[in-house]
Amino acid sequence: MEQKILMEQKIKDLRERAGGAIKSASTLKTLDEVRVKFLGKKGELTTLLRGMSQLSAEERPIVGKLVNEAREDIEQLLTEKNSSLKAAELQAKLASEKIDVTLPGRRVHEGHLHPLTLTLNRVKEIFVNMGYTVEEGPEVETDYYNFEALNLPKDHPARDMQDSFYITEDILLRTQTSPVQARTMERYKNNEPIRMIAPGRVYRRDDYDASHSPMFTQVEGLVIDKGISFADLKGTLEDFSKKIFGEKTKIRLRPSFFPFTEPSAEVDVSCVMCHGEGCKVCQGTGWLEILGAGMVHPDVLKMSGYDPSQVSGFAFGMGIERIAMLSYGLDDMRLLYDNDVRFLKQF
Ligand code: 2NL
Repeated sequence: MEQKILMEQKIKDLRERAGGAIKSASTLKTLDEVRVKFLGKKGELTTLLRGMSQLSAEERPIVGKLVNEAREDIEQLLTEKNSSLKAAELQAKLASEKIDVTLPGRRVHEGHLHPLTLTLNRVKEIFVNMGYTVEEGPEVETDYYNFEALNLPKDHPARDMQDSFYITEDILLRTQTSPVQARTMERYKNNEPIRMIAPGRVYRRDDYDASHSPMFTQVEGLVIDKGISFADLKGTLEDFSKKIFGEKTKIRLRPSFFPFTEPSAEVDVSCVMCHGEGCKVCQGTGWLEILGAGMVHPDVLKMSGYDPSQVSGFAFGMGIERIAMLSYGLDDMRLLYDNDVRFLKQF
């Protein structure tokens, strides 16, 4: 009898402690620890059941019933707590992953053409509108097309290893786009008229500073036909200059020398900043040099299969970086290569 009362006390006590522990469990992990502590194989309830052996046969089912009720109660509490913890966990997850659909969207930044490309496209457009074709050729060239075919003899300083990027003794990165003209003349032949420009990258050993780069973009032009004169050259370049820098632009030709043209000239345009008054950009002269040009040397025509007694031609060459810098008022060529978005997004 004593034993029965003691057991009933213990069951009551176990139920209360289990109930308290379940109530205060704040995570699913601690709740499971509570379940193991009270209902597990080595748990408190199992230990209690062992004590039943000391009870009389009449007492045993009564106490047994109490034990089962305690187990069912605790299981019920565990289940309830389990679902309330799970619901709280879900609630917390939902709250932390909440998306505010009313926030303004993130703008996708759209790219645009590079200022150098814009300038090159404009130059191409102007010449294409005058009936020129756009020709291309390799950037890795042979010594023959880059120099020989353009009347630059073997001892010419431009061919110096110091000034060009050589792949082998006979192959180099082109220093100008003129080899494209030579290749085009070979393709046309029979004194067929040519009106072409050759845009592209060229390479020269040079320092990299505000006004020099070992790689730059050139556009060269070539016109060959019966009776092409220096007046055609001047008129063409004047027309081009007005179209690229504005109708008020004037041009000025100064005598010069190139191995592939004779006579040759350097071409200036009236300053795009001060229109000839004299300023920092034109160093007070009112003029800016933008082009080299001349009448194609008879030997150059001959070498590529044209007859200088039948046809004549003019040619010119310009650096597109310089045209872009003057068009946009840039004082440092490196801006065109740095790819600094703060600079690029202004165009
Ligand atoms: C410059 C000067 C020039 C040429 C390029 C040329 C090409 C052939 C025949 C004759 Cl196939 N001439 N090109 C002529 C004069 C000047 O470029 O200062 N370029 C940046």
